[in-house]
Amino acid sequence: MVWANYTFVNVFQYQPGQIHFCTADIGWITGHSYIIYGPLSAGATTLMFEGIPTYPDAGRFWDIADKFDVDILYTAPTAIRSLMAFGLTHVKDKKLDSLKVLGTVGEPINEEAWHWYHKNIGKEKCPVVDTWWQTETGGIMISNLADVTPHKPAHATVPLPGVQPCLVDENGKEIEGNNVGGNLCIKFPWPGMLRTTYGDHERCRLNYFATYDNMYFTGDGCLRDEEGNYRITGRVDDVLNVSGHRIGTAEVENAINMHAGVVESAVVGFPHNIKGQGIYAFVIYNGHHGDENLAREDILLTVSRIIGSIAKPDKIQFVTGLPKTRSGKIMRRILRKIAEGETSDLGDTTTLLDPAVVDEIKKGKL
Ligand code: 7RM
Repeated sequence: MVWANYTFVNVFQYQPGQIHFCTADIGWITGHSYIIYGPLSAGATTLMFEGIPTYPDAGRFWDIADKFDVDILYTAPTAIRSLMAFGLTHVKDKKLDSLKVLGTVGEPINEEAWHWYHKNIGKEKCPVVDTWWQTETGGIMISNLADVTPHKPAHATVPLPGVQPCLVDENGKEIEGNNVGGNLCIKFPWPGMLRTTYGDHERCRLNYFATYDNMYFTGDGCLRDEEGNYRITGRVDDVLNVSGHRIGTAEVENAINMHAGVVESAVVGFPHNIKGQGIYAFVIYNGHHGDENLAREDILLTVSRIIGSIAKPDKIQFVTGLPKTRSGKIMRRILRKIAEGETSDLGDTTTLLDPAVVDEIKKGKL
């Protein structure tokens, strides 16, 4: 509660009387912490929306912002990207003049989505706070502070006062200096930190405190730029080994996403006789950008150019949606199973938002 309050007030620079609208599902930790605990403990007016961002049309968030004179809007890159795909039709007629601060959370935001949000929603006058944190951290850990420290597209930027992040290599050796990348750890306790996992204390110790000595391991990969800004690149367990080359699924996805017609993509590995692991890409593609077969060729070229031909997907399946949780996190476990051809038992699918998507993907499996 202390950490939720401190981070809410400081990151968003909340001023008494402001209206805070966090679009998160209440079942996601972001819903708990930044619809309820943070804002209410600070005496803020919090706005909770139960519904979907595309009903009755893709302007719903912006209508709510106008109707209730929202000052702070906090949403996820997945929502921004999906609304962005509808074009500006549902943005053009909105005022959006009450907005002072925009926020994102939940996954790395790509630069294109960042600029779209900053320009069309924030009218280039609202700082965008890119807030990196986890359920386990109890609140925001790395973020710029609205109008206090500068934002930088696709970067969570700097740790909050009191937070000591560091990057380590596979052996747990700290990587110092700037312009470097590694595994993101936190090397000193903070007020919001997890103290156990429910019913399984040992699991907590093993998962978070045993990978590297004397540090909390986040499970995320991260870059630190020339000015010391942190850029989270994604989960490090999402790493493939293709013919002995370690390739991050996030890297491949970023390269695929460079294609103008690609709305979103998810990459997983599958067993491959020769390479050990092959690369399977699920791609949401906007048909207005031409034929899918041409797009497939273009995507392969783009990946070769950006990463190298070793990272070219063996299979590209075009899909209309990806299996996601309500908070927009792609359920890679499901995609991995499908790519492996294990479609009968997909494991626990209770947090899956739209099961129809999975049926479609199964049918189209390559
Ligand atoms: C708040 C939340 C945690 C994981 C985390 C990251 C990813 C969250 C950002 C981000 C890049 C961000 N809790 N993540 N925020 N990646 N930039 N600003 O999402 O427990 O549900 O997920 O989400 O991988 O480890 S969570």
